[in-house]
Amino acid sequence: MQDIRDAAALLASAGDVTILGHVRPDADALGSALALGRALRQRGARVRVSFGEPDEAPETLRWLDEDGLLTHPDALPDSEELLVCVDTPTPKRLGRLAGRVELAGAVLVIDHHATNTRYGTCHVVDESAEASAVLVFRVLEELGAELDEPIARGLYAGIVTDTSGFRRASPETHRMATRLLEAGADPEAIVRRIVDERPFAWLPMLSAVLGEARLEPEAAQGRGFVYAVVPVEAARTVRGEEVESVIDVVRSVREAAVAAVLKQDPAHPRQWQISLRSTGIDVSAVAAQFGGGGHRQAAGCTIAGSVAEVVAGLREVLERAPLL
Ligand SMILES: [Mn+2]
Repeated sequence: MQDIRDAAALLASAGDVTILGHVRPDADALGSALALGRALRQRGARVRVSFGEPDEAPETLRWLDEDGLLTHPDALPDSEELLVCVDTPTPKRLGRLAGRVELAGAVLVIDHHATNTRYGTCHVVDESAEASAVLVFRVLEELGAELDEPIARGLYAGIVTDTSGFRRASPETHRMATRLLEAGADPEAIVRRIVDERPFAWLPMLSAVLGEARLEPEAAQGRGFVYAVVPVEAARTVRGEEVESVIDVVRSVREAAVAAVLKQDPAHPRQWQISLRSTGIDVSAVAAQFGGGGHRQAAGCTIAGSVAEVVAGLREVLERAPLL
């Protein structure tokens, strides 16, 4: 609780705040950042929200920016008196904005990743929170901020996605969601626009990628490993959102406790962004072996090599990774 009070005190006295999410921000990073940003702006602070890459927010998340707070990295001030980093376990995950942590007067870190390195000057870091939005909710409550529909929309977007549709939400988080609905969040619209709705091009992309998926039942300490590869040619036909959605299909395979999607980096074809999901092995430990991180059941990292080399590397680390 003390960390929530410290964070609220820091935010209450701030006149100018930059809020950053991680690179390739998801609904939790952007929803949390924009909800916090709106609340601070309503208190009279100058607020901007940014992230290191890509240049524009995912199309499915732009409607969360009710106040036009999203700011391109090139338009940020030289340094900040207060920098808030949301849903970002390490400065490295800020991408090109990582250097701002050193330059800022104070750095508030609000995050729920197990791999958070506590790189700020004030921390609301709680691995047991299902989403960073849960922590932002508590900070806003401490601040006495009024929940309105745009704030509730952003927080609900973060919670509903990070809990996979409330499958991993505590009773307390369900109670929080009740308050968000009462404040005007529209769950049907939020889930449709962020999770369910896809362009038609999604279907042929999925078909090509899933048709080449591989199952290795003996891998991952006999618990099973399934993976799919998204080469740049397949990714080029769709938005980033559709590429990110592949893991949600692959992870549903019953014969595998661990699922991975290898996404080829368009700028560096021998580099692969790896999404990992698991029901039986701590994949944050697996990702950490490759310089990445995340949660025990959902993590990511970048690995260089051919597909065969990357898969062999993952398979080897999975053989000795801690079980859940
Ligand atoms: Mn999150």
